[in-house]
Amino acid sequence: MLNTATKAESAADQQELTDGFHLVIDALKLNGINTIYGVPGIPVTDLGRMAQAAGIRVISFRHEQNAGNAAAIAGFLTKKPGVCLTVSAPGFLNGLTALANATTNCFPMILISGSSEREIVDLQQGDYEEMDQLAIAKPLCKAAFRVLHAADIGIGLARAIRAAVSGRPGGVYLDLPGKLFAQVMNADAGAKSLVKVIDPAPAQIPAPSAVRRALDVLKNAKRPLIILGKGAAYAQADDDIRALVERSGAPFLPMSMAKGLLPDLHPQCAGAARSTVLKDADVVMLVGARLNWLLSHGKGKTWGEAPKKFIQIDIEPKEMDSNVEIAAPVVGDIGSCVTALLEGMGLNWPAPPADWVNSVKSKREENIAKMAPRLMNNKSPMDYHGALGALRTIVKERPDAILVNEGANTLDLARGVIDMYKPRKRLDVGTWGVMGIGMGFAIAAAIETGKPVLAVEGDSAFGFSGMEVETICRYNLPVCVVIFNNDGIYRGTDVNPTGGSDAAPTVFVKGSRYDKMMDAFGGVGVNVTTPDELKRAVNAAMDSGRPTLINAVIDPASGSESGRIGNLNPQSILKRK
Ligand SMILES: Cc1ncc(C[n+]2csc(CCOP(=O)(O)OP(=O)(O)O)c2C)c(N)n1
Ligand SMILES: [Mg+2]
Repeated sequence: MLNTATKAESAADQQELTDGFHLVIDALKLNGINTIYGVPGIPVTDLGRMAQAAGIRVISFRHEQNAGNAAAIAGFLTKKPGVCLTVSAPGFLNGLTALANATTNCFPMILISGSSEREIVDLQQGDYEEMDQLAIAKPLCKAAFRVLHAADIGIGLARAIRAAVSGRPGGVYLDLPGKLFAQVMNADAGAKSLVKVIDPAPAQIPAPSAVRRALDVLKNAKRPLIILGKGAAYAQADDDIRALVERSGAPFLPMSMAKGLLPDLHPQCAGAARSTVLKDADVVMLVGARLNWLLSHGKGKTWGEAPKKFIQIDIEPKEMDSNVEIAAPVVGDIGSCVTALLEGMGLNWPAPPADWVNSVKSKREENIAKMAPRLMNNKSPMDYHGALGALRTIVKERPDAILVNEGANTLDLARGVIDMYKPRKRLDVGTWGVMGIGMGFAIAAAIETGKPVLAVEGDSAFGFSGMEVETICRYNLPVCVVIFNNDGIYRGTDVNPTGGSDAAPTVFVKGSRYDKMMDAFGGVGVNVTTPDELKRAVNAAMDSGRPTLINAVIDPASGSESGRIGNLNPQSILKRK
């Protein structure tokens, strides 16, 4: 059944043959995977060409990490695994950061990498791009598979799809050695070997007793709080989640990528009263949110003195008690859990005590009022608040646009200032706080949704994926990149303490003009120095849909160390002046 490439050539005109290339493509198509993000090269160049010829959209990047990030966020947005295709060793490694990041963030993706000849790799005889990729990928993703026989391609891809999207989603590695692509087999047998994955992410229904326990805890709360995580956004159970929050009457706090699940201007939103609700709540219901560092592990100063009970809704049983005791674990997929909770609540669920709801509301209004004048300043050079005030208005007027956001101050302040109105419209650095997701996320968001994308990027953050502006221009995507250019990382004001000519480690070339990068590729580049100019330039970009890069000049002194998480920096008590 399995032949070598040489035999394949002599048999090529006997129409009844298929080969590894075609089987991979047919298997992807059979499972509704219509887009591949990747970088070509040996041994996957022809696979990309043939996939394009077969009607798959093949988006070629300048670096695999960006292609991987694109695949990962495509997975988050669609609940289908995003596919990233790379060459062996270095291309694979470049994609691996994105795969690990996808796994950490529970985004379903499949990294498909070509690999070198097994016989040579395993004897370490120095093959072209030699590396035992499967072994390296394994600890960094949810599952890893290798296919050696063309007849197993269908099963291999089916396993990868199922592993990526079932249960808690994550990254999967699929190793395809170069030889596999040229292997031929009978076309009928090949077609029969393909697997269409039925119900790839089966519903996981929570136990009725767990639902009752959770509702008991919630009902007895004096100061309930609901925290929505990106798992809730991923679930695409938007109407039921909204109904759950509204029926409970409890204040809710959206984690960064859950913003917009209910609008940030919803009367129950406690986003602007975060520290108050975390400290004072007595019952906290986590919906697709984990008690990791982003929630201070559910304990310590952030959570105050008041004793708390946690209800946690998550598909992963091991998540329960990961940091603190969970009084009411509800294990199942978010959609099924929320449906069951709604049924259990009935239509006469008692409202939480009015003094709690009102105190959260007044704290929130107080904080919003405090921030308002800062957002209206028209200083030049801009500070973060002035620039973000302009962007906030734009997002309000264009709630369908997708906001991609990374940086330190640029991230933390944008998260607080820019209100979101619809689910899955805010895509950012996620659980790791990783820099480099910007252009990959922006490209996939535009490709997968067809909606305009606004990428708000720190000048450092942008640098990690900046070359992909060529990709944005090449595919003529409706992406507007705004670079908050403060001459560096956190602030552009550090100096070299030795007086030497090297710049300080956090400082970049002063007065850089990132907008000129866009000119090089035929996009629109604009330099702006005031919030009014910024607003005009972004609106023009969003109206035209043309690839645009706006260099927004920010006062180098206006940021703070590490944005809002400066407390995580270790401190030297011996620090010399
Ligand atoms: C992959 C990776 N490398 C390094 C970092 C450390 N880091 C955190 S934020 C940041 C850049 C912050 O500068 P910028 O994007 O310009 O935002 P600003 O605070 O200046 O607005 C860096 C390098 C990281 N989070 N991820
Ligand atoms: Mg910066």
